[in-house]
Amino acid sequence: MRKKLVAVLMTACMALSLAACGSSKSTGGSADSGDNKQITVGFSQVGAESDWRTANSKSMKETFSEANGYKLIFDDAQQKQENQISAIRNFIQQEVDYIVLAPVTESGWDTVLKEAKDAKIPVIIVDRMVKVSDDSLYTAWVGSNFELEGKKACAWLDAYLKANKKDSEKINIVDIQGTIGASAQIGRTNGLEAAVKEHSNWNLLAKESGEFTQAKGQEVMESMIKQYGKDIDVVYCENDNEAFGAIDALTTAGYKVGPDGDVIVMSFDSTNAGLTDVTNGKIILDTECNPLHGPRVKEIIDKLQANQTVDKQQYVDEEIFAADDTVKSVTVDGKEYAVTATTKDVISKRAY
Ligand code: GZL
Repeated sequence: MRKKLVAVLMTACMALSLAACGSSKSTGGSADSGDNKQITVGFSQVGAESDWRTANSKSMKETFSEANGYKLIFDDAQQKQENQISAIRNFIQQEVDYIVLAPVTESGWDTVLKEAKDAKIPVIIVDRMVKVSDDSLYTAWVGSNFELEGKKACAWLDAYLKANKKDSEKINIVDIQGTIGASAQIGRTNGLEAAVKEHSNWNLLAKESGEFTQAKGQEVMESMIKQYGKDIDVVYCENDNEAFGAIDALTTAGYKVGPDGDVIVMSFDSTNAGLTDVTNGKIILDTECNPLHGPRVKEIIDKLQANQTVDKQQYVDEEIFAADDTVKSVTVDGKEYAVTATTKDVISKRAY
């Protein structure tokens, strides 16, 4: 009897200890503790309009990978705001952990960002900025200072003309703008227009949107050539892809493009392809706009996950790349910025 009682008790203890093991698993051992919970990020991307955008998307996809503990829902809006708005609503439906928005233009976001706020989903704005009535509609923004980019480019043009003893000649400029209403377009156009006001011999002949694409940049350049012919001295392209299109149009029309030619082309983004054109002088100045925002957005999300405060706005430091070292640095708003004379070696050291 005694032996039987001991056997029953031992069986009961074993059963209890097994149950306890099972319950420790079910009460959330490391697997369910939440530490390893995959974070779902809904990213509404502008489109695939430029080399810059391609590099930006690559940076986001490489950062928010499954291997890094994320599920990235990537939506390409094909440069249409209505597509971005429906993507954000989709992310809300899917109850993502974070919404990241690269807004095609600055206005028109209040309603959908209010829906995200009501759903208690933090929104991070990346690259271009949004103009909203209540800045609590987004948690943080990281991107470039586009007006500073424009000012740096024009400060270089001023120094370049002085170095070439052309600072008292009449300088006719055309501006192939980016997507109208995009922060990058607004800032770069403002930078140019402010500089034109400061230089009585600079004349802004025309400005028209090239929509940040090579095809539209070429089309706009062709129409400006028809209208102004050889009067054009400087083509101010608000991104590299527009510059590629403008250079094709100018070359086809018989212009010599470059420092010793009929016209000089300035650009923004400093993509590998853009900097390659800087080494051969086709683009005389390329002002950097850095697209590698993946790690910057991740840093914001990591801080939010750890309940740390994040900066509302974070600007990215950026360089200036020229075809030669005629101008070694420029000063804008009291701050000096070095100019990098661009070589193949410089390009080989860059990440995009
Ligand atoms: C700038 C970015 C712009 C790039 C273009 O941050 O928004 O959009 O300058 C891109 O190349 O299309």
